[in-house]
Amino acid sequence: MGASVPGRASTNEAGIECDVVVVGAGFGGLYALHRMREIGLAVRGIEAAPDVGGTWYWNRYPGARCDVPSLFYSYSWSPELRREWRWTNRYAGQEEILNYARFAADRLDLRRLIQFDTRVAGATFDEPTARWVVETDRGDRLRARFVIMATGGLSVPNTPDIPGVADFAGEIYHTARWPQEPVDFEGKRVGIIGTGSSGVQAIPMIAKAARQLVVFQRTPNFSVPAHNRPLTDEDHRGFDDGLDSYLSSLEQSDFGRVPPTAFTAEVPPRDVQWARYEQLWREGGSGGFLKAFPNILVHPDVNEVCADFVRQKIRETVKDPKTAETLSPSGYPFGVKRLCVDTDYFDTYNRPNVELVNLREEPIEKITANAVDTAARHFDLDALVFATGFDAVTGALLAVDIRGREGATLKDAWSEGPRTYLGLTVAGFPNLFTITGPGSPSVIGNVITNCEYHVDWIAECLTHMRRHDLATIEPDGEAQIAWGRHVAEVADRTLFPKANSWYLGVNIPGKPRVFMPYIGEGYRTTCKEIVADGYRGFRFGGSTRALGEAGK
Ligand code: NA7
Repeated sequence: MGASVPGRASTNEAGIECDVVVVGAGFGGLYALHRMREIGLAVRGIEAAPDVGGTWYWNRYPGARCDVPSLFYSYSWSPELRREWRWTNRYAGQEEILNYARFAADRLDLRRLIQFDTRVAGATFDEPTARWVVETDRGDRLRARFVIMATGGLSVPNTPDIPGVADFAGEIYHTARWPQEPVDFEGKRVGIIGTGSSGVQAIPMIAKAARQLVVFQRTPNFSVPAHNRPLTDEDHRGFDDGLDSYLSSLEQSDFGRVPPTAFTAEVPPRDVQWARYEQLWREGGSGGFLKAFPNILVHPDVNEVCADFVRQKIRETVKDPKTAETLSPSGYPFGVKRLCVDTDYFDTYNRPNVELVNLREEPIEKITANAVDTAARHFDLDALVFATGFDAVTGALLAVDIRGREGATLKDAWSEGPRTYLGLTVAGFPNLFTITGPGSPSVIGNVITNCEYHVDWIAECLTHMRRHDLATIEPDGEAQIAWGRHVAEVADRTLFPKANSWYLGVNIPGKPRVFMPYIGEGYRTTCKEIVADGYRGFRFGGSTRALGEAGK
């Protein structure tokens, strides 16, 4: 292992030879390319888009913005990148985040390691040589010791199969595949399906541009105001001053959603809670709400007060009582579907050109050439926007035909739901790593720092393997089962499974209902302990010498 020129792959008749293939050039993939090259490995990146950025390349719909504050939604590992990049807003918009990814790729000189406009179609583990054979949609064939899937948790769009959708003759968009060129809605009648984070961000912007906007809502969502604003020098100084403690809090795994105190904390009096929520509503952002009280995502009584509070705010904001009622989430807990963070979302329904359609009362029956027909009404439309989300967490992993030992497919291995050890590795699939995979914190908290942690873990692991001349690593079946059980038990002690969310995969027909993210505290500590304990639960195989690789 280890080519003579770090980071460079070599090509021969059999295809491209390298140590590591990294699939995806979002924040996880870019950092993986950098780290693998840094530890002296020959690495090659494959990216479907023509540019870096991952989900931030594709999700360029109006209003697209990150709901994690920009100062934190950045690489934490590099003081240089931190010094040289200055975020302009409390919450960064899509364009600024994409520019940050481009800046990082250029500053770290990563582009020459990446093959763009190329999709990985399959990856097959060849047992005799202990190598992955990676094939692309352009006919490339790469042979690599390791494959790092950095394909992202929110990258495969979900377009529901509504009868007649193919007949729609007007403009049709998906928020997660928005065109490069600006879309002009002026003077048009626009329909939008979906009121998750993407819909909640896009609706106020489209409403301002369009002649008429019809919002087709199936489930009302909890949303809190962003109160986005330009960052001041003081904000930047404050962040720098607190940086050390922020970085050490990451080390202590401060990104689980449910703290250990959650199960023993008292139920605070209603007025104490209400006052706290008022303050948080004024401050804006989701982080404060989700941590307002240790048991807010665990104890139904605490949670219900917060749900009442948000419903009260909706009633105060939306003038028409029936619309306010339709927008008010009920029947599932607050914060356990991804909490939306908005700018003027509820207020948008006071505009005369915006109409809310409650699909619970009048489901969509069909789409025609120029309209959406519900069970009760007919809506003529010039444009239709799908804000219908993603086949989250597992979608992009299963979109690649991955075959491990004895030709077993990942699709079969996960037919009853994803199974991983630490959300990073899969039994029977040696030397395959899943950045922010199911069973890790993945999409909970700050995805950039979650990605960084996985990449650092892999870099340490591959260094260990090189030092000890080990050819393969894979988890033990038993360790994987125990981890899966632990992930489920942690989730089951909370209110998370009580909502039909994409965290559970229920937004995709036929997808097994399994809670995918790990929401316990101490994930990093656990991973470190496993390493310190001689990679407990993992099996290492063979020697690279036996595979004829000595001296390569
Ligand atoms: P989400 O959060 O999955 O939201 C998708 C929305 O689309 C949601 O309101 C769904 O209603 C709705 N939907 C999905 N299928 C249908 C059909 N068939 N008919 C009507 N409505 C439908 O995706 P987003 O893109 O908004 O956000 C994903 C994440 O990206 C977000 O959480 C952030 O982390 C960033 P439902 O709730 O299923 O009834």
